[in-house]
Order: sequence, then C-alpha cells, then structure tokens
Amino acid sequence: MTKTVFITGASSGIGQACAELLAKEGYNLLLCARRLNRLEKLKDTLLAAYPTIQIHIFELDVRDAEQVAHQIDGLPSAWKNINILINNAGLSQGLDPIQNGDIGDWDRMIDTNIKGLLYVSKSVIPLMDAGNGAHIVNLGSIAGKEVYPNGNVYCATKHAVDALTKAMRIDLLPQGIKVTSIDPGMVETEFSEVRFHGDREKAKNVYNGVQPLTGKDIAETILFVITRPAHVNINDLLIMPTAQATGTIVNRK
Ligand code: NDP
Ligand code: 8X3
Repeated sequence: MTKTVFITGASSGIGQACAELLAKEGYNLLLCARRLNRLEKLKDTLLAAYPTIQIHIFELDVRDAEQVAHQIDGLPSAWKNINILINNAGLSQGLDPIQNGDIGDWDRMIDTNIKGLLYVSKSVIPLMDAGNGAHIVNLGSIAGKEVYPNGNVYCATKHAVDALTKAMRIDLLPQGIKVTSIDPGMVETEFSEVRFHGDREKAKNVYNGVQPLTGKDIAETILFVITRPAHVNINDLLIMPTAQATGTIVNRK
C-alpha cells in the first residue's frame, strides 16, 4: 500500500528536496510550512510530474501549539493514517557570542526547533500506524553533536533534538515506531540567509571555496533510512560535505 509521509518545512531546502524525491518514489505527501504559496507551486509541479500520487498541503506555524493541534486534528480522514513523519522545520537566527545574543532570535530557535518538533510529534504519533513501518525522522545537525563558537543557542536546540530523538526511541519502542536522527553538516539551502536575517552576501560566503551538501543529498539519505527492512533502524546518521571535518574545520579552496 502507498505510504504517507508528513514533512514539516516543505517550502524550502531539505524539506522541499524530500518532497521532490519522495514524490518521485511514489509516496503520498502531507506538506506544511508557513509559506502556503510555495507549497501550492510545489504541489502543482509534483502532481504534474507524478499524477498517481496524492498531496495534501496546509499552512502551519509549528511554534503555535494550538494551531498545530487544530490543523492536524482537522486533517481529512483519508490523511489521518501517517506512516512516516519528517520533523524538518527548523532554523538558526544570528551567530553572535552569547553575551550579545538577541532574545528574539533565541526564542524563535527554541520555539521552532524544540517546541515545534514536540507539538507536531504529539499530534502526529496517535495517527501513526504503529508497528507497520511507522517511522519518525528528526532533522538534527552537526550542531547537535558539538558546540562551535557563536553557535550557542542553535547548538543547544539541536542537542535538545538529539535528546528528544533518543527519548522518542525509548518511549515509542513498545509501539514499534522507528526513530532516526539525520545530522547534516553544511547544506546549501536558505538556512544561512535565515541565520543572517536575509543578508544574502553573508549567507553566500558561508559556502565560499567549498562544495556543501545539497537538499537532495539529505533527501537521498532519508530515503535510504526509511527503506531499510522492518527489523533494521538507523538510529543516528551524521553526514558531512567531504571538505568539512567538524562544525568549523573546513578545507576551503
Ligand atoms: P531552509 O531555511 O531552506 O528551510 C527551512 C524550512 O523550515 C522552510 O520550509 C521553512 O518554511 C520551515 N520553517 C521554519 N520555521 C517554521 C515554522 N515556525 N513553522 C513551520 N515551518 C517552519 O533550511 P534547511 O532546509 O537547511 O533546514 C531544514 C532543517 O535542517 C532545519 O531543521 C535545520 O536546522 C536543519 N539543518 C540544516 C543544515 C544546513 O546546513 N542547511 C544542516 C543541519 C541541519 P516557512 O518559512 O515557509 O515556514
Ligand atoms: C546547520 C549546520 O554547521 O551551521 O545545522 O550548524 S551548522
């Protein structure tokens, strides 16, 4: 039977690349983000290319607990059987020493990366077909494995994602729900533009002289992870550009 994948943050970057690859692979897609216009375009493009799949899109700000519960509870009944959840929505804001950090930036990262992931998971888990290939994939980061200068709060949120992935794996074990953390290094998406509050020049410089990962690289990794046999779970997968050894040690040419 065709599996349904729920992807948060499908309007850009890794989430969009997952939608594109999983559509090609024949999955039905539940896609959400704040920018509904982008999701509409993506849906049209994917349905034109892959007319046999089904796609349902909706606007969602994962930071809003009430909205998350309301929107997911209100899904059409045909969409209330979810096989795979990709908790991808997330962001970094600012790259400053902690003493200069902006409280608004901190709140946005904590509310999106930690609380948003929790709100969505709490609403989606009851809709998962436990034991029948049910799988949660959380987007962690190299920033959840180490702390780098000025990464402070973003690194803390991704360390929290790492802890929540481990916690989910324990709590959902009796239900047979697989839980995986995908932890990328540098991926060229809108991530750095968002981190630097729209400063495109600064964002571009992050990838100067280095070949970063692409959203497609991560989508292919996620496809590998969700297609392992029923008795196999990939707990944690750290994936870096070849030219990046740690969060900050990069071989630039
Ligand atoms: P992008 O900025 O390209 O995409 C982020 C996505 O998250 C967008 O679709 C955005 O949609 C969505 N999003 C952000 N805030 C919210 C919100 N409040 N509610 C709903 N959706 C939201 O970045 P990436 O694709 O790179 O990031 C995806 C994930 O990967 C993040 O969790 C990030 O931390 C992680 N990651 C990224 C790395 C990188 O180097 N790029 C490396 C390691 C991990 P919209 O704005 O329309 O709401
Ligand atoms: C995004 C990658 O290196 O900026 O999580 O932390 S990094």
